[in-house]
Amino acid sequence: MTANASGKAAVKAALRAQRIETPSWAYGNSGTRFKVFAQEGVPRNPYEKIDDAALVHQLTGVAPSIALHIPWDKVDDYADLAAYARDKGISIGAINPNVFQEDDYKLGSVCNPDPAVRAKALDHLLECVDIMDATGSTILSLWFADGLNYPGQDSLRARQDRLAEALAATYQRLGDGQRMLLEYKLFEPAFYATDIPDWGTSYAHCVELGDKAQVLVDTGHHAPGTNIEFIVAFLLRQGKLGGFHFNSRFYADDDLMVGAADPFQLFRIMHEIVQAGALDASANVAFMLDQCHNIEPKVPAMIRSVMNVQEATAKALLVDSDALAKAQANGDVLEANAILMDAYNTDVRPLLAEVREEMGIDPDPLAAYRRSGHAERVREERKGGQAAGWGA
Ligand code: AOS
Ligand code: ZN
Ligand code: ZN
Ligand code: ZN
Repeated sequence: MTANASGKAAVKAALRAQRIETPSWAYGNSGTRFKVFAQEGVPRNPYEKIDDAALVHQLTGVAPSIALHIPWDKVDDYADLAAYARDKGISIGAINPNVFQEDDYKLGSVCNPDPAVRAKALDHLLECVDIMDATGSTILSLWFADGLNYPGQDSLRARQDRLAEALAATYQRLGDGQRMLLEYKLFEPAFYATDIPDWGTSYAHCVELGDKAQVLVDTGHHAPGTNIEFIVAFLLRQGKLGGFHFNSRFYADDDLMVGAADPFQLFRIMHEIVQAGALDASANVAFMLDQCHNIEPKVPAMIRSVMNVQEATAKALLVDSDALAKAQANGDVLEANAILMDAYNTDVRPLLAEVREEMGIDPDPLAAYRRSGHAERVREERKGGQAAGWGA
């Protein structure tokens, strides 16, 4: 899809081709540090998470891969897990190493002052590349909880050197067709300084590393009021936008359903994507969800999230790019803004229903889910579902 794609057929083709990855951890029980509310029918192992992700794909037609978190999704045979996913009609997406949940990581993982802890963290990152090889995954998705709670606790500069060293060693291990995406986050769990706090830090490390390293934008990881679409536009221009972790936030890293808190922001982000021609698979931007459904039922919440991304995308595709370019060139502020708002204010639900019918799926994925009997079935079948990883 390019900025100039016009006509309903082109818009529909772009919507049919869209790909949104769902995360394994969103199918498990999750919560806050105050309480994890266990739900009935939650997957008991990675295979059952794949079952749920496959159902989301079956009902939406645009969610053909699942991200894994290691060791939350640890299995004996990763090739077997990938084969199972293939049988279910999906594939293994990004591999997310976990270097934040063990006691050893109290003072950080790859930035830890203790070389032995750094070596352990690096080993895990490399193990995750092995898992990419075994599963056919092309993305190593890196997020580090590393940071400081108190000024003076450690050297900010030395920690950057340690980070660079671990990233370089991991980068060396990547094979052809594999890349690493480096996620940034303003704060949490560290409260004073985070070692990769913003896109600029991530970007600088990625530039130093090379073409296989790109920035991952998690929409919940910025200071309130940050213009995320600007970051997206800038990174796209540099060829350094590797992908997204989509979710919504009202305050911090809330991990609510994407498009729930601020559908207009999601539209503005997708507008930059569409204008840059980056919706097309050839642009290699990974559209991934990173959410935790703490109080809402998980599979329908995931379906709703996928639909929200589709709606924002459809609106972005409906922007009259030629008219917009003309208004911008003329310095017609009001007209340019009106063109954007016209697209945003369009009800695209009928269009998406048509697209789904043409794809041979139910025009109303949530109604189809309710009819499927899945919730009732897994409530009986699965007793004692797995926590996503927190408070387990
Ligand atoms: C953490 O805040 C990041 O968003 C990571 O992507 C994290 O690995 C993911 O949320 C699962 O814990
Ligand atoms: Zn994330
Ligand atoms: Zn996060
Ligand atoms: Zn988040």
